Amino acid sequence: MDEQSVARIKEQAEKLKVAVASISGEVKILITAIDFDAIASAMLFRRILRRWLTTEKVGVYFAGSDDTPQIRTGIRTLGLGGVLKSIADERAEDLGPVILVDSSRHHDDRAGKRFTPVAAIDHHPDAELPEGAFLWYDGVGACTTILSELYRVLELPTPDDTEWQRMATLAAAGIAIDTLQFTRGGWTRRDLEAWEWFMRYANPSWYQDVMNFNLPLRFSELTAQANDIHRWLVRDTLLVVQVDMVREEELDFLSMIADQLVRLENFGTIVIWAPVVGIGIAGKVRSDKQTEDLNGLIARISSSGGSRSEEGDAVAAGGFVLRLPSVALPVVGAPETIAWFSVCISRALDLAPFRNGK
Ligand SMILES: [Mn+2]
Repeated sequence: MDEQSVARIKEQAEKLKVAVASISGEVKILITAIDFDAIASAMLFRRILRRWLTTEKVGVYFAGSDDTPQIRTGIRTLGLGGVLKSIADERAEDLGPVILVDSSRHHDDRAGKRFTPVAAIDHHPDAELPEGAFLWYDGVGACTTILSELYRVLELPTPDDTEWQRMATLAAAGIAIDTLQFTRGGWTRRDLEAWEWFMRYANPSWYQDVMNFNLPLRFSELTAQANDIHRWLVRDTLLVVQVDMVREEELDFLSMIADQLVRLENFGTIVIWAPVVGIGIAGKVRSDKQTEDLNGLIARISSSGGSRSEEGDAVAAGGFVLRLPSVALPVVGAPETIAWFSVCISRALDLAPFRNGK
């Protein structure tokens, strides 16, 4: 890091310190999209607050859903279970002042909540903060890169212990995933430097576990290239994908595929759906646009589903399940069911009728 960068970071750090000092009681770090860059940024920031400002009470909170297998693998492998707290059941106003990392918008459409940030550290350019809040924006490929530079400028310790090894593994994964392994537009040399620095301390086997999670072959093939997807439709930055029949226990894979696809360049929103044996239709929606109203989108898709069973449909953040009456349940390869839902989903998304992508 050159002298100029160090001076700039020190200056930002001073402003951050003022914002932190304005919070009484627990300092709440909030992430609004639970991915590895966000978690790593929050965990790194928590470490910084404890060691730099000796802040005792620091909590890491998340909005949204942590139901993807990759996140679960990370939480298990890296021992984050007791640390991350969901705000799903809390009212936003009860949360009080927060510090956002990896996002800088005080309204989260997905959580349907408005927060009160006193500061935000972010690499997304679409900040929307209350007046007086401190914004630390830096247009690098991952928010973790910004926090890692602060960590290094403050000369905080890199102990030879499990906790730091976990931290470094999580951070390296966060940078690699956000930059799609340094291929996605927007990554910088600084991201690569930060990644290399963390990899010196990371545990290679944990890193592998987190980066390569168990996809059955047919799903890995599916995600290899958007062109290989069985049926797909693209409009602007929206990609709608239909996967062949899946079993209920395979539903998690839809999340994983959606997570990978949304990181491909050119796609902002992914809707992926599949007929599920014995249930009906299930889908996952992912978006990398902070402004996309996912709950609204999911509601539109779900309500266009026509015949639904008595239990109705379960709408969860980022996913939907349409339970069909047994008479309409899709059977393996039933083309009429697939065609029917293709029309429904196309209407909901205001698309031309769904066609076979190939
Ligand atoms: Mn990020």
